[in-house]
Amino acid sequence: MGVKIGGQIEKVNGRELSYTEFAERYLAQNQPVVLTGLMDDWKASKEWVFTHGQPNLYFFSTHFSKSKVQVADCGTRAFSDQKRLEMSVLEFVNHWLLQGSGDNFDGNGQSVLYLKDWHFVKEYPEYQAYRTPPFFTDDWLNLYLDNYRMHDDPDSCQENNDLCCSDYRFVYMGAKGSWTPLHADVFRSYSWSANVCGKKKWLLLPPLQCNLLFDRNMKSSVYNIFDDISETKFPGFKKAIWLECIQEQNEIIFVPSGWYHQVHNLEDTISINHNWFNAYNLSWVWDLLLRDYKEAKEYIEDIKDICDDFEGLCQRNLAANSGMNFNDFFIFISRFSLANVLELYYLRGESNSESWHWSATVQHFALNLASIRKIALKMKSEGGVQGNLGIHNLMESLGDPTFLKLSTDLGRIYAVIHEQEKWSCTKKILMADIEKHGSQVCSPDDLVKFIDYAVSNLSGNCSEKNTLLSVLYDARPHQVN
Ligand SMILES: O=C(O)CCC(=O)C(=O)O
Repeated sequence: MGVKIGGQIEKVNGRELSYTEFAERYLAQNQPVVLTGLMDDWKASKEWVFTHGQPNLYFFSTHFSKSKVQVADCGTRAFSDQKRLEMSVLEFVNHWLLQGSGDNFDGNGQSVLYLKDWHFVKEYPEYQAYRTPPFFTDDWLNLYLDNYRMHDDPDSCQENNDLCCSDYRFVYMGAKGSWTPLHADVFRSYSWSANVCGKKKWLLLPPLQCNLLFDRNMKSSVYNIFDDISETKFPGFKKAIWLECIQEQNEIIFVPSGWYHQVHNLEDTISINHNWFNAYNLSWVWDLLLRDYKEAKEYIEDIKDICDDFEGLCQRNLAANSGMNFNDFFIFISRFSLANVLELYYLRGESNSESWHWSATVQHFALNLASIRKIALKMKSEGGVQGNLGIHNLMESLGDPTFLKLSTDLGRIYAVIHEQEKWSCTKKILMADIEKHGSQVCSPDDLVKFIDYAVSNLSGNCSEKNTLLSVLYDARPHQVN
């Protein structure tokens, strides 16, 4: 059975696009795009590929042979994903060279293997295979995981199931015929995926149509859209109208939040792939976490009366299944709030000028705070989080090298995106302000109060047309489905 294709994904020359244009057209609108012209100087594009475009597998077996990687067996389903195996890169390459290419199965009836989710940057930080294009660098997820763990409970963070730790920067490698089943991305993050060599076919479905992919109980979704899908089981599926994309070598696809997609390698392919989120799609992350929480709660509802700490159990299960719980998410947004506030204090410096808040960087920090503030209010109203979650001590953070690194890295990213000069670095004014306000942030309510307090202090010497305040209170950051 075929699927209905409604159109192709737009391709744009990335060298002719500004960051602001990208943010307005694609991040804020949650629309996919393919960007060209951004990979020419990547080491991966030179060292991982032969001149005729085939992957240089010998390079991998000589340089990275011992790495242990996750490999999907594309012919075998395991629940909603493909069966996974663990092997060394050398074993994977040898299998690839022996197997040749095919459609799920090679000529000998062996399943095609697909190396996925290889944390290459984490494993080889010195190698510098590529440079993330500035369009994708406003990445709170990987920035955070470079400095902190998302969740710290040893019970739900097993070494081999490291949902919450590590990073979301991956290398994928697979022969022609390897593929990825239908899914939406972890945390409902954005992703970008760059073809170092080869060709992929993408089928994407906008979030507003995603209910069509589910069974009557909205529990399970279609696994392979090219299977003969039962109309009785998935009554909406035939109505779905897909966007298609044939992604060539040296092209990067941007996959927005909540878009279901299925991917097929039409040739032997190596790709680099990140998941990330920031102010534009943070609400997607919260919405999914809330949905997962409700599901986790419903699942154990019948033991509620015999459970000493039912809420604690729900949150533990949430972290185990989703990679974070409410407390983790709250500490995450609270740390980012402080980092954004600190960067704003740095930017203002000791200046009494009224114009400092007009810069693109200041606007960006203000937009971040507006988005976090909105989510904190949602946590309270939708998630029922009235009381304390975790304790975030602001003063302690300001003295903590890990936090200061997070904050400096954030500032550096926006300096590159907006080509901003360096600013004066002193945190003493912020520390004095926090002394007056109180240092502990323990609930979404506290967080909103802290953001309001900091922004009002920062705005003290601004005129009525205060862009900081208007970004914080007027803008409706970007919930486009
Ligand atoms: O390239 C692939 O096979 C899958 C990539 C993917 O699904 C993703 O980036 O979310």
